Amino acid sequence: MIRLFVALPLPPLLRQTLALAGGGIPGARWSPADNLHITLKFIGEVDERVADDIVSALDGVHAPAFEVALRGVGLFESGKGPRLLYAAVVPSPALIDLEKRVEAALARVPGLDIDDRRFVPHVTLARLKAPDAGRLRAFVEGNGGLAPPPWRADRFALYSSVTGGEHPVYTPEEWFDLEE
Ligand code: 2AM
Repeated sequence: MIRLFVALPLPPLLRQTLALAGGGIPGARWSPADNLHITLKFIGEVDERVADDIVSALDGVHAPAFEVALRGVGLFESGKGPRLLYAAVVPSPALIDLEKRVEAALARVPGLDIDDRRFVPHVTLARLKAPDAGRLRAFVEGNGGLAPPPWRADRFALYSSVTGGEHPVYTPEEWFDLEE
């Protein structure tokens, strides 16, 4: 079995910058730079043979390259308080369209049961467990104006995810080009 998701990579320099912003909030586990990405679709655990079908399906996704921009930070809350700190992604029509195309491609793969949660494009900066409320608020307020230079998304990837360590390890298994 292999745990998979489909995502857009972030440019290396931006990843370094975002990872360096971390620290100083007790109860926040920061994502290492290598882990920063924009999930298009979480797939979960699948059999290796299904993974081959997923690659074929994603090969059939044709969409244009487009500009991506991050804008500010936010929190995902659960009943027990904030659980995730993220950099928000500007939800451009091209990004929404790509997510829809990926979703439609995966829907045609037999044996896949993809969650159909509403797409809230984001970059997970930190996972939170009883975070220091004051420090967290200061970080969110202090980074409301986060607006790094936009970049051109010209490919996406099928990533594997190995969990269990301090941080998950994400590896691009296959790349899929967007059209220029
Ligand atoms: P998150 O960072 O917002 O938690 C790999 O696990 C990627 O898939 C993460 O970016 C994670 O988003 C996303 N993902 C979406 N749904 C998931 C789920 N049910 N379980 C684990 N990861 C999920």
